[in-house]
Amino acid sequence: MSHWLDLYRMDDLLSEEERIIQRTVRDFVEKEALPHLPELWEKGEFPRELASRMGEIGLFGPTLSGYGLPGLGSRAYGLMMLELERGDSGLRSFASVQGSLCMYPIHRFGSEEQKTRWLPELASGKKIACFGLTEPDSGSDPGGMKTRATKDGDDWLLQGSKMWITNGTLADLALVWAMTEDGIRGFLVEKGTPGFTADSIKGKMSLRASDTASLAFDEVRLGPEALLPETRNLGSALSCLNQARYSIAWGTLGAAMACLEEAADFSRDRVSFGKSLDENQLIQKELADMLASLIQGRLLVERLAELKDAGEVTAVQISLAKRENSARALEIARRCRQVLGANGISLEYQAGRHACNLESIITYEGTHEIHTLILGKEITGKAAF
Ligand code: TGC
Ligand code: FAD
Repeated sequence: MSHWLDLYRMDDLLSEEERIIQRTVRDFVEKEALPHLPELWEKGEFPRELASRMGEIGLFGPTLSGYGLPGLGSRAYGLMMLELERGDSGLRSFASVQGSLCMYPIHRFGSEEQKTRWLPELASGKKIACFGLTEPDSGSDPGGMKTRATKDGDDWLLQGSKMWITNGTLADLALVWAMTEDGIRGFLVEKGTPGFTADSIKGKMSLRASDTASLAFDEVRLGPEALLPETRNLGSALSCLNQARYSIAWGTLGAAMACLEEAADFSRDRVSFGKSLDENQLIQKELADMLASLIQGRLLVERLAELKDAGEVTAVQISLAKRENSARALEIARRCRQVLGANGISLEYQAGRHACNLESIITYEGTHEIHTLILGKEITGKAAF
């Protein structure tokens, strides 16, 4: 990695354990994932084998404790996400969904039986899970969901559908949020349960190396053990999003770093008008602007990690970091793509792929606008959603 990418020497702050984690994930991405990513992206695939390898390295639910989980700190988790997204947002997304959106709620809201059954297998990547909150007609406003779970004796009957669900067709387990007579609650629905189907969404122009699906539930009968007993209302679902939004705030910096390093290398080697591109002031300004933005993003998440480990982080602080770092990464990726000229639209380079991916990242886990409104509400006390 180029030394100037860490101009503020953030790596000096890392513990020995964090350094090992950083190196391990970076090696995994560079040697085992990156060589295959352009092809996977083009084919629109996320291979299951990658999940098992990511589990072996400990990338799923690493901040959770008990059930064989390591209980690592928030910076270690952030570094994992950053290194994964240097490869591709699809890798980080897979880990965010498995760890933050599925293992976290099972750990926090599940019964002892649910935790013992699912957490070790999800941590190892032997089983894959997905998180179903968004519906065809309600994304930003999940409180408007139409999926219903109604009581039938001791059982539940689940009816409805979910849309844009990461890991949806790969998943052995779907964590599904549904309206009940007691408000919104979470349910664990296993693959193969009669009436439950998952279909891959084709034709994506973004996050292609990721499985995105629609889920349908047609009179799906679930036993009482399917309910996550401690889920209470929409707040339970939204609390999971805080975990995943935190991972995005770190991860997107990785995508931006990959693009910036590539653009700097390219502009050094590319000759135009008899001199290398990076001798031009316009190109140097691009590189300087992007580095300054990247470093600001890193300082933001370093503080966020401290607050999180102290148990003091707020949802609004996480919203700001998700909003800012997704937007800065997208801007950096687009500007790098432009520095590369026509090469920037080729899968032989990374910037175009990252830029396309990052269009999803500013949209999922709360769109840029929704996070703007969350900040607006914090400032004014008025909800303008
Ligand atoms: P509102 O009345 O404001 O809140 C309902 C209850 O929830 C509480 N709450 C939160 N709790 C924890 N964390 C948060 N971030 C919370 N935000 C709100 C709130 O205090 C309240 O609790 P209570 O006890 O008073 O009932 O709800 P609202 O319906 O007005 O909506 C607020 C809004 C718009 C901010 C919320 O709906 C929202 O965040 N919308 C965006 C939806 C979203 O982000 N969906 C993401 C789906 S998952 C995904 O995209 C995965 S992508 C894959 C990957 O991560 O890689
Ligand atoms: P809408 O809510 O319809 O919004 C459309 C536009 O209107 C946006 O620009 C939005 O910002 C704007 N808007 C909406 N309301 C307001 C308002 N009040 N004021 C101003 N502007 C507003 N969901 C899951 O549950 N699980 C997943 O695993 C998952 N994975 C995803 C993977 C990918 C690749 C993508 C693209 C999405 C994924 N999502 C997932 C869904 C994602 O969370 C939603 O797309 C997102 O919350 C936005 O919802 P929407 O697409 O319905 O847009």
